[in-house]
Amino acid sequence: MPIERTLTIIKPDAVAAGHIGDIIKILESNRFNIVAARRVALSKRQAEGFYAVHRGKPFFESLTNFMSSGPVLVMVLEGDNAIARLREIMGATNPANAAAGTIRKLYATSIERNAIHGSDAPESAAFEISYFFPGLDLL
Ligand code: IDP
Ligand code: MG
Repeated sequence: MPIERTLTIIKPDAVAAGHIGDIIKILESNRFNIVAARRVALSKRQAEGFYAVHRGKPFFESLTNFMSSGPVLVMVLEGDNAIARLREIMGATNPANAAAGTIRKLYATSIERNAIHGSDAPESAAFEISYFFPGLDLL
């Protein structure tokens, strides 16, 4: 399996609920290495830029309000097959559909307030890593 880098965000709901440590524990126990991390209070503009692919969708306004409602922890993770594996341990977007033991099953409270973001493909990982960590190697 290829070593990859992917971007994750511990979202405002999970930061506010005190779950940063719980989520990092799960990431580390799944053999992800944290290669960069920043705690950021996203502006509405920054949230809109990050989620530009969703502009025009019915949930865009509410999502970008939520993502700029409080601090987040943004991290670049590295590991074998990191992009797909992170998506697996995150669980489905809607926690009602998330598998047992996934981060969203454990910590999400709604389809919007779902605790964690993860890049969904190599192209989005490249865009998202550069968005928060310009100049960092993508691998
Ligand atoms: P993902 O985070 O699992 O990749 P996306 O479809 O990329 O899901 O959506 C981005 C984020 O937008 C989700 O994580 C969630 O916070 C929010 N979202 C997605 N679909 C809905 C919806 O139908 N209602 C409200 N919020 C949504
Ligand atoms: Mg997505």
